[in-house]
Amino acid sequence: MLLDEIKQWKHVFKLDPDRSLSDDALERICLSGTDAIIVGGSSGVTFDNTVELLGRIRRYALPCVQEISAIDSVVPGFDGYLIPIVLNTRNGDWICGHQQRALKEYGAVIDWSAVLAEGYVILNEESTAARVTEAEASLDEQDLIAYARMADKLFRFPVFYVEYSGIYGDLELVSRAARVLEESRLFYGGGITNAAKARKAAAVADTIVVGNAVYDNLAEALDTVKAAKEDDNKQEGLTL
Ligand code: 1GP
Repeated sequence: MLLDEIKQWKHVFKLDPDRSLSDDALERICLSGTDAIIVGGSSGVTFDNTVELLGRIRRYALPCVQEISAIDSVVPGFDGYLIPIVLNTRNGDWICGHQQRALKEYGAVIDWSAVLAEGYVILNEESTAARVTEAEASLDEQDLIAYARMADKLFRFPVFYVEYSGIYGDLELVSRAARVLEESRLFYGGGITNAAKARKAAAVADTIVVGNAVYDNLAEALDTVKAAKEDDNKQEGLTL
């Protein structure tokens, strides 16, 4: 079950099929100790570039899931599929329009144990994700808390994903929303570029997602793995 799997994730890398990565870089990412790889992106994702990246990641043993942003880029063979439902969009297509069209095509053959919905809130209005999904990104604390409750209590989404894609978010704000979650796992992504930022984000979120840093400064991106897992290591009595 993908749900059991994601409960173990403290740190994941998100790789964009539309961006290039050397074999050496990919090897270091896959052997870094991260819990999983998410494959996805907000633009330029195609069936072909997704298949190619999946094939390269499959040389390594870690779990690899696809975060689906376009129906024609869905590739069979991932360990699981994450389906974003953008809660703060102005365009209902990103809540259930694209998803309904996908189910018309594939609904009868989907292995539901490998599929999870993510209640997404996009908070960086400059990001491609916000532009593409027409997200209403300027939210205050009460707005975000209401979305957290909507994900957790109303829709009972397994994942509440706070997405700052490209910038490091207001972790104080995120932590206030985190406090109201009881069942949904909190994923945080955005601007985690080094160990210090990873440590802070990991103190607030169940799972931190590191994307851009992989392409901008791989060495520092790799340091985020250990930083995110420091608490786990402490509990197990390990010294870092
Ligand atoms: C993007 O949440 C991820 O979907 C990670 O964000 O690329 O800013 O690390 P960054």
